Amino acid sequence: MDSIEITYSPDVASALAAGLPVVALESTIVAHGMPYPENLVTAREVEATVKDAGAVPATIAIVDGVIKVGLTDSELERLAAMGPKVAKVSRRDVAAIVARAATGATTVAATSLIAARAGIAVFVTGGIGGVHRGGELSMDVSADLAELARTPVAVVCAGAKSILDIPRTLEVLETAGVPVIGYGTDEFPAFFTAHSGSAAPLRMDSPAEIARMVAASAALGLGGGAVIGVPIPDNAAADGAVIEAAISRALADADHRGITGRALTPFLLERVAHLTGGASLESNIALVLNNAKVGAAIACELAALRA
Ligand code: PSU
Ligand code: MN
Repeated sequence: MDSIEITYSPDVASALAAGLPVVALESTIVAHGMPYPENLVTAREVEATVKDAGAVPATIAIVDGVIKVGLTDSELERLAAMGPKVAKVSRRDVAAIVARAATGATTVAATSLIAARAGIAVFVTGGIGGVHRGGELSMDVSADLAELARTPVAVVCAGAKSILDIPRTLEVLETAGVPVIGYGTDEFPAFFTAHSGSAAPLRMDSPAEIARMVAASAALGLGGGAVIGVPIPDNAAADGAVIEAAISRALADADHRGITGRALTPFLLERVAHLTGGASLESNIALVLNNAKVGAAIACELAALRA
């Protein structure tokens, strides 16, 4: 078989060749993480935010079997409109989707591994996967965590949702040797709120400091990634009690309907959005845009260090 190549958009190809800052973006958040058309509007706004902050956005997906780094607007629109009908692609699925010439939205795990191959060190998303509640028995632990252990990409997110078991998620990341940073905070953020009740293992207060850590990790050949937990802006934070009630209900619904495996995270996200009457969706959009600013700033600092 011929070698399989990554296809770059012209913008991303020229930025990478010139050593300009590039930020990877995932597509599962578009297809499975938000409803249409808010997903499309948000995806475009995230790209615009990255550009405004001086970096080049590279949304990653697999389109008709081709691994794409940087999507055209019509490709983005197609993924957004297809929504959950698009395959959700984690590391285990990448080769099968390519072999079948199928279309897939990449998770944090699959986006990270493709970004690393493309030479992109910074990746912005909403929230990472982790250890599900009850994971000590179900062993439902997102492949995102294993990917962070092995792939050198800094994932800028708003922490992990409390649909997950946050303390156990942090334990697994510690075991895997993944640095977890609270950006301007001592507490690991919990997506909809800035407060998880778990301490951030490391705290950093500037994009430059984070860029130096990323560069040091690369220079040392450590190989793994990092989690940069950016707290949701105050004015966008959801009412913690309302979110917790919705999450408990969503978890009970998932249990009742026997939903497991790859379907569980999208089901919980959709239920929580539905049960909070869209308030969680608004928070979700605001935090992703904020993460895009921080991620672009880190990518700019990193490009300056490497220049
Ligand atoms: N958490 C969110 N929004 C998301 C996801 C997680 O708040 O969109 C998506 C990401 O793509 C993440 C994936 O990588 O779900 C994790 O799925 P799983 O738990 O099946 O590994
Ligand atoms: Mn899982």
